[in-house]
Amino acid sequence: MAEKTFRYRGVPFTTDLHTEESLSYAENEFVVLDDDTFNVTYPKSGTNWMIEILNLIKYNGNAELSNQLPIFIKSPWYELAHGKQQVEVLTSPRIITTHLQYQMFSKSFFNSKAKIVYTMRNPKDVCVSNYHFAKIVHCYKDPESIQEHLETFLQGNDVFGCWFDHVKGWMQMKDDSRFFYISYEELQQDLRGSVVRLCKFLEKELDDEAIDSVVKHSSFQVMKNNKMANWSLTPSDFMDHNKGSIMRKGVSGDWKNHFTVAQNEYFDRVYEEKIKDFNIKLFWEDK
Ligand code: PPS
Repeated sequence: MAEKTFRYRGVPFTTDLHTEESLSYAENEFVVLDDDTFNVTYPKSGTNWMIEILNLIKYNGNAELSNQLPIFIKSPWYELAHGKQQVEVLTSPRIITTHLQYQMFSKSFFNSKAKIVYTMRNPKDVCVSNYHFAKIVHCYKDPESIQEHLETFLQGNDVFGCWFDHVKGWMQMKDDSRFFYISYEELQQDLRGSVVRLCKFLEKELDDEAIDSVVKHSSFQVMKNNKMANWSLTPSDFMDHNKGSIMRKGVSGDWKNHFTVAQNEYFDRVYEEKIKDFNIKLFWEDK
């Protein structure tokens, strides 16, 4: 949870990163262009991974061109307090990132031909990843325990709100031809196949060599060692680089190393209750 929060349309945000005005601007005034692609995620679901993949695809697998700017600048979070200025200097076709819930997304999107890539991740791993992230980012409260963090997460009190609302909200678009959804776990299981599917959705024709390059340069190890991708260029007043990295483990199932049996059972109970009216099978279910 953030140190200083406020609610916008009922959803928690942090005053260190967002303002009423920036959120209202994103929702009501931002002008979406037809060739924009939105990279949409709940935090810790593979946002940076997808930024890297989408930019590499944009530049036909050319890592040098894709890495001209740090990852947090080349596809900025447009809802941030300084998001407007960051997006204004992007060259088209723009790749814009957001963690916003569906109901507060830009109204102008719906009159455009822009596209959305929505990436989801097993919420247990999302919760664990965010637990570690909160320890290195100054504007987040350092959670005392997994238990405390788990409660915050399941009650929907984390920044950007309830994971269940996020997924259910965005998945209303699942049959829209401008919407592509994928999971972190699918990216891990078959990165090349996922890149090929993404290229098709984005109507980008990349040859085999270019696809191989996208796969190579978006791998965890390459991104972790790439200063343009690993967030080491963020100022230390935002993130304590001595305490850890956003490129932490990059695996699925790390929740098993964090949750007790009782915590896992509790999570499952809440999950089943919240997801029971949702008739879409999610990738990690029954695995
Ligand atoms: S944020 O702050 O919401 O933008 O974070 P986000 O990028 O969504 O999530 C961070 C987690 O994604 C992992 N990651 C990757 N995993 C596999 N391969 C690649 N290339 C990759 N890039 C980022 C990162 O390690 C964080 O997960 P955890 O579980 O904490 O390691």
